[in-house]
Amino acid sequence: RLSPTMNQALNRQLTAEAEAAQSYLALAAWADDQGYAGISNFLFRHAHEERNHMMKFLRYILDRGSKVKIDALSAPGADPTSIQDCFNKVFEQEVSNTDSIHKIVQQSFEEQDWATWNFLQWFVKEQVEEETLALNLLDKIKIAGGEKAANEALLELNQELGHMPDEA
Ligand code: OFO
Repeated sequence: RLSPTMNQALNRQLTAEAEAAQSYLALAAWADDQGYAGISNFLFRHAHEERNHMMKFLRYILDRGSKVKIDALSAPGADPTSIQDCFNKVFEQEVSNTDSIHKIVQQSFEEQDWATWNFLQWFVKEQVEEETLALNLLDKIKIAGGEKAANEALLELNQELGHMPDEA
């Protein structure tokens, strides 16, 4: 069984993953409204990924014989002001999520809860991938000219993201 503090930490992370999904949904809806169907598609798929992460935490807590509490979610932040701002928000969100995952890893280490430590390693790896992806997208936008990116370059990115393969 999980310790009560670990149960609480994992449940909080379950909620954080659900909030991440909501926030990707908001960004996806914004991008679609701006006419970037490909970028929007990418963000919708990512919202789905975050929901899968939420389910992984939920499943794990139940599998360890502990209780799950489905909490209220806080609303996503304000709409981005540009595509660059949109990907900045994505990056910041991922960095903050990485931080909370690392805190639970640290906690599992201190509690010598090796099953949880092992479970969390998938997320440690996943966060590296997500941060790298967000950074690469930001680089592409910067190379394309940042806030004043030539429409052509953004349209190209829009196309590319519309076709990117799904992940876990
Ligand atoms: Fe759940 O991986 Fe992003 O935040």
